[in-house]
Amino acid sequence: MSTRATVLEAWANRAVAETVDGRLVAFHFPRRLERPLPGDEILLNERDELDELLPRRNRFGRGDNRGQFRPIAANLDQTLIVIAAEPAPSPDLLHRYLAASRICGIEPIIVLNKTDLPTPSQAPFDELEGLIELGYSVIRTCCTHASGIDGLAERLEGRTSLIAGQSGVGKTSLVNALIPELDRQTGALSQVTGKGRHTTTSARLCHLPEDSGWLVDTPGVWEYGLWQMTPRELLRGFPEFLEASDGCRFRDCSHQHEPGCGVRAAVEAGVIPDFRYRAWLRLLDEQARLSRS
Ligand SMILES: Nc1nc2c(ncn2[C@@H]2O[C@H](COP(=O)(O)OP(=O)(O)OP(=O)(O)O)[C@@H](O)[C@H]2O)c(=O)[nH]1
Ligand SMILES: [Mg+2]
Ligand SMILES: [Zn+2]
Repeated sequence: MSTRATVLEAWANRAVAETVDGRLVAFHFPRRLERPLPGDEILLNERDELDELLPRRNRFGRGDNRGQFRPIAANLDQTLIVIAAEPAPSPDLLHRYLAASRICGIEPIIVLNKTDLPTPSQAPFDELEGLIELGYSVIRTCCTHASGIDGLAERLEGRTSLIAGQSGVGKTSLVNALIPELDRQTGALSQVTGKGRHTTTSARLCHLPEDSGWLVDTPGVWEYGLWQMTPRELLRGFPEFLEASDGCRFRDCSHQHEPGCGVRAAVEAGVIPDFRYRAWLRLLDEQARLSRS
């Protein structure tokens, strides 16, 4: 007889999962099985050992310093990409997160936190209106005055969401605002892991209030990087380009120099904002550097 469980946290060769009846179980995982991720559905045997990793819908991850894909969590419905005036992101950080999310097949939602601080008149803040026009959602929150939290909570209901963003933008503050009894969950988890006080050092799946969904808090990185991929894969991160590329004269158009390019025509017509096209060019360049390193 096996028990179904959801992985909450995994590190090195250990993980903690919550069984369908609410029991927390710590287990080592054998090398023959792939490393489980927060959000993974698993089967445990009678001795509470990992028996099987059930198929995943998707994974979200980042590129490591060698450009390899490093998975962070699995089975997500959406990512919350948190940005804030402090620490201000580099111009491409948001575009990388949005692209990564789309490439992983997960809907991104932009969260502008710390709205109590003045918004700098620079990228990506001055690009948010253009992104909204392209269909991206932007939710404005402030943890200091607890504003915008209810609106965010509504978007999380019944879903599994991952909260990502630069270190210090307020991810954990948002998780705390969304989950009043987070301390209790964290305490219970620390008892099982024996890791003691818990800071955000690894991704962790938490229950939203009244079982209305799951939320993954992740440790912030300073500069989020993409992994090595083909130009074709990268293009999936810019879905607004795909439709326009139907109009390209050449099937293998690179959307850079060719005559009759549908993507560049859409940029010139203002259908695709110029800042998106330039961001895509920079990420393409970045890819060329990754493949050389
Ligand atoms: N002014 C202001 N400060 C905030 C707000 N939300 C969070 N902070 C502060 O920002 C700092 C960082 O918050 P955290 O929640 O720890 O940030 P984090 O994204 O979890 O950081 P890492 O775990 O390092 O990735 C703390 O000092 C918070 O008090 C906000 O809405 N406004
Ligand atoms: Mg944190
Ligand atoms: Zn083209």
